[in-house]
Amino acid sequence: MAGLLSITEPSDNTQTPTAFATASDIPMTPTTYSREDIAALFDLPLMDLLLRAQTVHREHFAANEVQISTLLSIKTGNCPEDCGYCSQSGHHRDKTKLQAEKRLAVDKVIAAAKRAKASGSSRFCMGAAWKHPSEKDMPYVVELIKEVKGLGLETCMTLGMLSPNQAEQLSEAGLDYYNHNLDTSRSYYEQVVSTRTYDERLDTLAHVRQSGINVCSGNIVGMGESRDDRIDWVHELLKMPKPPESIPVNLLVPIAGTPLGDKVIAEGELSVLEWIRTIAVTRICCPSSYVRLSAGRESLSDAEQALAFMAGANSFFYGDKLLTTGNASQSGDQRLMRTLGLTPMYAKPRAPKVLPVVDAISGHESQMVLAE
Ligand code: SAM
Ligand code: DTB
Ligand code: SF4
Repeated sequence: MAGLLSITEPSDNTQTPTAFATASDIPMTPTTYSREDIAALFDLPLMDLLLRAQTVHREHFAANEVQISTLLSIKTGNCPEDCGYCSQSGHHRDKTKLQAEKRLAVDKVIAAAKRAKASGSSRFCMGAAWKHPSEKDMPYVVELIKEVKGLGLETCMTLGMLSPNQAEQLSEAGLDYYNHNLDTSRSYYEQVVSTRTYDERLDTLAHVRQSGINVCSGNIVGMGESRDDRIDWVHELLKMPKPPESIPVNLLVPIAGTPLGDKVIAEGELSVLEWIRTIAVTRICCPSSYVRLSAGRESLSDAEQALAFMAGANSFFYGDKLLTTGNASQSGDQRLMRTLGLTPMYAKPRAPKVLPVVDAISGHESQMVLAE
């Protein structure tokens, strides 16, 4: 037997019959999944896969509860990286014509966070088109974390690569999640980005993990990668010391003028059902993680999104805009949640590692380091 799950046929992008008559033939709680197991899960009949994913989901999370985040771009465009899907890369700017913007003022970010909270989000995610934050950016992002946490929101940032020291500074300020995606398999990665290596991404994730910040790391489905690449990406998550607490499964938003957007526009998009399969396999293999519907929802029907929640997704981005592209509309999402009977989760921000303390008698200011 190849692993905890036995299969009789190799995995490819077709509906290969497997040894399992139903999903219930597969052990429900293996300690881990081998690459062969992951491939076997992808090969299950769709209804068996969905049933299993929803069953696993309900063993680890309250049914019908979803975590809601709002995204804001705090520094847009002209990024030195060459990610082949991204509107913000300076390498594609002549073709995408994206208008670059400087860092957003702190008061504007706070105003957006207040609006996000008022509309029902529990987490505010701030993204910057940087290779990595510079030392002069650090006080700015630390201030944003403190201000947004002060509103009672969870905070998430995605700022590119981080050194161990930068991750520690963000952790001390109380950052709840850091998003840094592997995006795809190690072998397809070279078709996607050339200016940042796969190992550099894993290093940043290790620094985030080490600092005590929750790890958010996901992928993009539909960039021309094969099912084997999607299997390898899930396998990469399981090779980490601990899977990410949050896993965004983005569906490529094909942006004209980006190399991968143009390729998909010319060659055709992947079936949405394959994205749903990826969500379901991710849910089964990482049962305690939040699996997030990220980019790509704008183009989906209510029924397709309902299947994604059935597949075990329990988190999504709310608000009419993602970073530079449109999102499913806020009014449409409110209606969808009512129709599906989904309820929002409350925020549970983590305490900052370091708290300012003022002695009531002397007025002396010091810092208190909190235990994890
Ligand atoms: N610059 C930072 C970085 O790359 O780490 C943060 C921002 S970046 C836009 C965050 C993630 O958004 C990317 O890693 C990618 O997975 C996703 N993303 C960007 N453009 C996308 C697109 N057109 N379609 C789907 N996902 C996309
Ligand atoms: C993630 O995995 N998806 C979000 C978030 N992390 C930062 C970003 C999606 C970006 C979609 C394209 C855009 O709006 O520019
Ligand atoms: Fe820059 Fe992030 Fe876009 Fe890559 S994905 S080009 S790092 S903003």
